[in-house]
Amino acid sequence: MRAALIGLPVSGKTTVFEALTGIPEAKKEENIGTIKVPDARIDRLAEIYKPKKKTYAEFVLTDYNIAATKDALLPSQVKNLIQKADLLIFVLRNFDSIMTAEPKDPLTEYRKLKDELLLTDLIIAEKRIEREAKEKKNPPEMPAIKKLHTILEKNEFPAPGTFTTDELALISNYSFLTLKKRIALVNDPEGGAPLSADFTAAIAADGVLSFPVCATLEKDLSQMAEEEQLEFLKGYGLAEAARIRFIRTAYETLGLISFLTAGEDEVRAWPIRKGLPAVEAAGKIHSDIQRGFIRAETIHFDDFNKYGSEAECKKAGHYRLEGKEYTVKDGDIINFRFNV
Ligand SMILES: Nc1nc2c(ncn2[C@@H]2O[C@H](COP(=O)(O)OP(=O)(O)OP(=O)(O)O)[C@@H](O)[C@H]2O)c(=O)[nH]1
Ligand SMILES: [Mg+2]
Repeated sequence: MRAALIGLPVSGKTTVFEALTGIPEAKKEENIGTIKVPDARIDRLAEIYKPKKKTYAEFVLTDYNIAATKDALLPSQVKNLIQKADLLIFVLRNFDSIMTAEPKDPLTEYRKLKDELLLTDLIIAEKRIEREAKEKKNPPEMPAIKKLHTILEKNEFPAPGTFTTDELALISNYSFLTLKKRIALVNDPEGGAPLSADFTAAIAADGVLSFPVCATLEKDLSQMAEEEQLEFLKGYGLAEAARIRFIRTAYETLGLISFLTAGEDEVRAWPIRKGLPAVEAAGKIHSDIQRGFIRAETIHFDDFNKYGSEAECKKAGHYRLEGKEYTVKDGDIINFRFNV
């Protein structure tokens, strides 16, 4: 899974990239990094199992330092690159900057980005509809394209659930930008800054979550040792850095959950799409495990944490043998039994 940062010039995209990935100096035209999803459950299991390796769930983040042109906020090069993303992170400047004469205005920035995404897709849909009017071939994707066109014309993002899985598959090769998941990162000055009621209303109406983060502060924090970070946060009366909560929220917005595996070699979180059956989750580890799937020995982390061991969970009736169709839950600790 992949998330892409988009935003106006000097909104802080690259600083956000550095803060979230921990890469100290990212200044290339195209930055690609991985985000590790912090997970206290992995830390707890590692304390118990003392594994050789501990692995967090990850997703990919991209950032493009390609200047906007006069007539395109997102130059076509950027649009091509973000086609591969599953989630678009709107970085909105909510701090005063000496690098631009423009005052901070996150609502206008949001609207500009929204307009550009809508317009890009509207043109693609329109051209396709025009071509069909001449050719009259009636391809199977036409109803979905017309449906999208109608929504975009109303200056709206298509709401989640507007398209069936089949429709999405039919139009997937158009890489429509408005069909991607969205989240807004409001880039605050240190100490924060209020947001207007108009901003909050507009973004909520679009079903977009907004999340305040101070990118420069988070970047500094990400470069400190863990203890130093905690000390620093305590000084502000905080238990956790904003970027940690943001990363978790982005992970959820991507539609991902984690199942866990635990042993002496490795304790690991595996990212899967929410709703995945056990047999397909097994395939994330290895195709052999999927093919030879017998049972998923499952204990939920919360039970494991409460009872302290597999044996105690068994006694308390919290050890389950699940079949192929079982819907894996976030935090399930699974040992797959398989036969190849
Ligand atoms: N005060 C303050 N300054 C910030 C914050 N985030 C970024 N900046 C500063 O704003 C400037 C631009 O940040 P970048 O991260 O390079 O912004 P960008 O969106 O990647 O810029 P371009 O790629 O050039 O469009 C830098 O000098 C940052 O230090 C913030 O949260 N608060
Ligand atoms: Mg940049």
